[in-house]
Amino acid sequence: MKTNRTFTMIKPDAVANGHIGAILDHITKAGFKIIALKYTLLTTDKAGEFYEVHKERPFYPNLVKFMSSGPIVAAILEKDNAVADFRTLIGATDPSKAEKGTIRNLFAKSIDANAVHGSDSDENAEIEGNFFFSAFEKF
Ligand code: RTP
Ligand code: MG
Repeated sequence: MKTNRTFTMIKPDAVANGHIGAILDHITKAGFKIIALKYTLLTTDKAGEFYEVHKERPFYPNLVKFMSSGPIVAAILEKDNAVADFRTLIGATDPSKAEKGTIRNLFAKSIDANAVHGSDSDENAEIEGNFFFSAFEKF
């Protein structure tokens, strides 16, 4: 299945550091259209469910704790080649390895608190978008 949509979250660190506006500006200036948008807080159960694919990984407990530590912004984004282009826009998982000018290079401090999430496949973009948004919340 090939879609032109991806899913993102502005993570608790970037929200707490006041970067919501700057990150959304960066995203829209890169040509992504906002299809759905929500400011919300993940419970530990919800964060655990969202990142269930990483359940067996050593970083999973920390990841779940961090992602439920404060409010996040969730969004569905549209653009040609959305998933791959958005991964390029956000940069490497570890911000010290993220290319200059990427969102993680500009706004993230560590691999744990890395400012944004981006879907890693069209299939996961669809699943993740539906995790947060109903059909009535996508425009
Ligand atoms: P995300 O899902 O949040 O967009 O990040 P990603 O695809 O770049 O990285 P992923 O492998 O999906 O991992 C999810 C989040 O877990 C944390 N992580 N820590 N300590 C580690 O080796 C490690 N590896 C991953 C990161 O915060 C990553 O964003
Ligand atoms: Mg990932």
